[in-house]
Amino acid sequence: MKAYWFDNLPGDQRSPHDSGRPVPPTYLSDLGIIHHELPNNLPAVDKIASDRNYKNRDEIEISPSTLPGYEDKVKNFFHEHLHEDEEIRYILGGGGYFDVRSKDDDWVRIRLEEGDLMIMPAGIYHRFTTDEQNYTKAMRLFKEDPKWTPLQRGSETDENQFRRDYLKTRDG
Ligand code: KMT
Ligand code: NI
Repeated sequence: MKAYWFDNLPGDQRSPHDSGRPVPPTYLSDLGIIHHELPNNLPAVDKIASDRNYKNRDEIEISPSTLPGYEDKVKNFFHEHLHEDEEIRYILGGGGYFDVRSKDDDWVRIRLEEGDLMIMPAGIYHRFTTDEQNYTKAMRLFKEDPKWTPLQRGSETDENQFRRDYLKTRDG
């Protein structure tokens, strides 16, 4: 895992866009983000899932040969959105980038690779992209019935109760 400020330069979403300015782990935890390094450790993932009462999971292999409509889906994952539930992702292969909004609404880019497990709080604005290898295999875990539905950012999501609760927790 590696976190840094997104450079905001034009170019393919899948290139690193590394500004060279790192984001420290404490800043990520201030945003409510939890990260664990769990290479080849499904039992540890199972424990986190049962401790947090996660009942649902699936696996997704995001690549041109395994995901029909790959280019469109990758563009869609990159639309800024939130979820009304925590989003847990455990990377099983390849790598990818999650961009999350900072307190000042800038992008923090988080690079995840095999063995990384990340928990994003409900209500945080984020987006996802594969990297230049075009391959991410990930386990997606959700609490209840899957609430995968991404709610794209707009005036409605700004008023969303899960968004409001997140900001209350983040900003006190
Ligand atoms: C999301 O919510 O952005 C995703 O689930 C992306 C695919 S999982 C690596
Ligand atoms: Ni999401």
